[in-house]
Amino acid sequence: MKNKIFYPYFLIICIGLVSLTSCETKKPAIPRDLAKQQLIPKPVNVNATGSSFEINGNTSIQYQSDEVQPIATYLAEILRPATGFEIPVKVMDSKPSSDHIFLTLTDSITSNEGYELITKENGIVIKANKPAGLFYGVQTLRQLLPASIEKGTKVSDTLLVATGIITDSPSYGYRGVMLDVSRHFFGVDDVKRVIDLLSIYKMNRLHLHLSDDQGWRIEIKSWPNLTKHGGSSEVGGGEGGFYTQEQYKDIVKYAQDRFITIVPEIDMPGHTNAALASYPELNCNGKAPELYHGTNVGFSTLCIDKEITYKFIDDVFGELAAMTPGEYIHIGGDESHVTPLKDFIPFINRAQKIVEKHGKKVIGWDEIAHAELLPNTVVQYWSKGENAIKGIGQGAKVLMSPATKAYLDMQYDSITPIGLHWAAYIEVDEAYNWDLATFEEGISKENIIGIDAPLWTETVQTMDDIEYLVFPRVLGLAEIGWTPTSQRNWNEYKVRLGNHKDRLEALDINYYPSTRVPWKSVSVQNDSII
Ligand code: NAG
Repeated sequence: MKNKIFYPYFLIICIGLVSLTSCETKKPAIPRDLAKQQLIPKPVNVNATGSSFEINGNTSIQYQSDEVQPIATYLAEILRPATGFEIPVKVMDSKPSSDHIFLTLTDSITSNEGYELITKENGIVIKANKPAGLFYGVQTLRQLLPASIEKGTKVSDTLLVATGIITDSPSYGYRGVMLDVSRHFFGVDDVKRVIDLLSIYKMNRLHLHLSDDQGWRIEIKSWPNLTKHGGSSEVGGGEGGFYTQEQYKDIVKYAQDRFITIVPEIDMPGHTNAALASYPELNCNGKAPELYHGTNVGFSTLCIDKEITYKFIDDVFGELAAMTPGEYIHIGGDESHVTPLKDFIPFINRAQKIVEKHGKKVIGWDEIAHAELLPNTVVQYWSKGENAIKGIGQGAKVLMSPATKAYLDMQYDSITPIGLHWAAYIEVDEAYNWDLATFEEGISKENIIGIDAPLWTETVQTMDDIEYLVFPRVLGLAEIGWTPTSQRNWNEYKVRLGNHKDRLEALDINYYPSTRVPWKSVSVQNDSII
């Protein structure tokens, strides 16, 4: 308060002395220094220099190549409502001047998703090798600003950024969440909100579980009844829904703009009741089962012996591959309890080849390791370490989703109103306190592509429900994928997470207020005015 009162006089004296430059180095207020910022995931290297840069009415965002322009605009759209300033976005001036934020691509940063964020009193530079790195630098800058910027309304006349250098890059390349849109359907706007929230924490994959016993959620033009009939149900008997191909492409693009790749899953040969109900010829007995609204698993299977089954999956993967720019298609493969192993193995062998024919690599749940894996196939460890290890034995990489740690549909404790607990109760500390590379003997860092945290939705009906189970656990899971293990520690993390309260609230997230987290309101701007 004291400083605020004296600040105008201080300025007048400076102007009087006609030595503005030297006065400029004495900023009136300094936000908490960089090292103490509440960044999640924690950056690899933070070097604070103890002063601040002020975003003001002159500040523009400048970029040097066209591919960076959308990232500059993304940042401007965060800063404009928070400051009320114009914050123009423009090509970099030939003579750099003060007060601006520069986004530049450079070979001096080598990691694909890494970045350097350099804040001095007279400006900010974010450098990266690829646009993705710049986007993550922007997300870090966003978290250096007060939480109230997330409200989309004016925060104050000055926005201060603590000075220093942050050098950062992720430990793992695959950092994702899976959303089950089959058990309960979620529309395009809900999926976009999930994408927006994940991008803040530098997650880069959204795996969409698009088909299951309870509903088929993606339009396939050559098999229209999949959505016409198979899309019209969900757990509990609701009306379900599906994405048209246009809507799916819109989701893919929206995600791409936030450096998130959509990984679509069509689960097979089990978890296929909705498909069988839509096309009885896919069933060995040729009869269409009723649509299913319950929550059992493992009772359905495509008919492995019929040639039409392979025509079906060829058409489905063909259409899906054509509208999916990402490198992976997920073929499910879990809990095919009514498919004997002697049938399951040739089916998975053939399904992999069909996916690769359409130019994509395969991911499948860990049971697929019983089959002969193609060299690029990824095994998603959810239940059995021995399956993942079997996959590694065949040269496959592993995506880590152990249900006891990474399943977002598990309840926090016995009184959590939604969620399941067949694998474990997973409190916020338990979701954080483990490591991908040491979780299972026989699976080490070089075998692992990253982490995927599944949210199955048998008990999840609304966006509020999604948020309650996903937040705050996903922040810890994001950090597991990003921050080196040697720099992670629950006792330190829980304070950072607790100080994240204002941001979660400003983002209007219905998070679970775990009693294991020291939640605290902090105002970055006012906390440490000198
Ligand atoms: C598993 C099933 C899934 C179900 C989930 C609930 C996998 C790979 N399969 O039984 O269909 O929704 O648990 O936690 O997780």
